[in-house]
Amino acid sequence: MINRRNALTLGAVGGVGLALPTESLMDFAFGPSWTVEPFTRALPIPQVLRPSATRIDTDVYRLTVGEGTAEIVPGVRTNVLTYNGQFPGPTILARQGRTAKVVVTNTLASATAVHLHGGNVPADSDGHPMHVIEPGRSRTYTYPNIQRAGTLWYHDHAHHLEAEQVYRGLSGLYLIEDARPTHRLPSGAHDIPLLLRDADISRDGELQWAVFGQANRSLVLVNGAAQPRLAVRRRRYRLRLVNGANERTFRLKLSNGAEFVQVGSDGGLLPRPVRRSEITLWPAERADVVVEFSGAADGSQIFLENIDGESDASRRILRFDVAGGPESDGSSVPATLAPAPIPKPPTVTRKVELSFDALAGTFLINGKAYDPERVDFTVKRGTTELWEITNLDTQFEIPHSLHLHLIQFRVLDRDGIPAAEWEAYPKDTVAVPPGTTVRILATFDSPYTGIYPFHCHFIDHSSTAMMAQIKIEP
Ligand SMILES: [Cu+2]
Repeated sequence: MINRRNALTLGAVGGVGLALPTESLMDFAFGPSWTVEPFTRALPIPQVLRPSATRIDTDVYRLTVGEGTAEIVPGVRTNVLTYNGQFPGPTILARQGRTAKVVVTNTLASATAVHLHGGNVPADSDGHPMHVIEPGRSRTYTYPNIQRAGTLWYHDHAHHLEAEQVYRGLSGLYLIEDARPTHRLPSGAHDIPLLLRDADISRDGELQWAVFGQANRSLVLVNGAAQPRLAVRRRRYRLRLVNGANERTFRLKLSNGAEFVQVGSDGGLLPRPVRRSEITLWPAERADVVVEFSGAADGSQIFLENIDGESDASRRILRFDVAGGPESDGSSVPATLAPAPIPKPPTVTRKVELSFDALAGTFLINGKAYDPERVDFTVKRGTTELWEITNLDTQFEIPHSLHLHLIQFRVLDRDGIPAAEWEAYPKDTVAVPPGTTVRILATFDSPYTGIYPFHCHFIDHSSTAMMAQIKIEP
């Protein structure tokens, strides 16, 4: 097992093989991934990005996309892609009603585009796969923040590059705060983002990339670190769970059997809190939860467990160390949170079929590979549409999901079974397991028109071809 001290020794002697203990040599020969000394490292919290300028109604932020290194495994520097040198990128803390202008400069040798996932933004700020920032160039994205407060994230969306570039590090959180909070959910230091993802790291500390390489991405990272720990007091915390993995689905529970009180979904607060003992998050999905540690004993350790993890490094993904006695806690979880809009009857019904062409090795939507020149559906702004989304991949049991840019939709049912309260609204990404049909109700209530993509959010699928686009007309 490699720990920090071993790794430092390696650096001192300058040779990789010399100071490796025997079991690591075995792993070096037979296993592709690191064995991490678990829970030796404090959970990193991504820095909140300070505006470079603040005007009456606008904050200006600067992001530089570039190469960098990150300490994913304790004591080891791994080459990654970064925003502002950080892995994951810094958190942008936006406020409802204030515009955020984000000036992005690309210092990579490849193109990039930034998509604000979950954002109600103009088409030219959506990070469309063809609206890329070429190497050496900059682009300004305008995010008006005219939507409910919630947990969004930004990530690379450059055509054919996004799967690898997101995997190598190009993602970060974008939190929208209420202009006037109507609740007293835990906040500040008690509001903790947990950006989850996985990675395959070689013995020499390098990220290993292969499209559809999910099977080898055996190390789960929380905010960019493998198996970190977080010291908590005996009180309530809000945890913002974000699945930033390319392909991995997380099934989460707390090791002490405590419940999560889910207060938010993809696009913000739920109508009312829902108690859940287990939470499943598909790629790009989010769940805001409140966890109560006041009943835990001082000195106890509680694990955030990923039930489906295939190894310790992907199963026990974060440890909460309870210490410091009970803390007076002014937070509360109200009985009602944010009402969902009243659903409107749809005027258009569409079918969306997700499939895999085994001969071509390509993922398709309605039998077609993505063509950025093609408009798949023309939508009239303001209308409500019913989409029936079917995953046809029963032969290989390939999971897919569907993400719509621009709006939050309502999940009606899955194979006729009504969506659970926590999955109904507000959603921008929905799980579509093999052989199932999911029906969603989408009201195109954004003020913006133009071309927006929709796609599977298994990014390795979408970056190959599993993407299509709508044109919203006035
Ligand atoms: Cu897919």
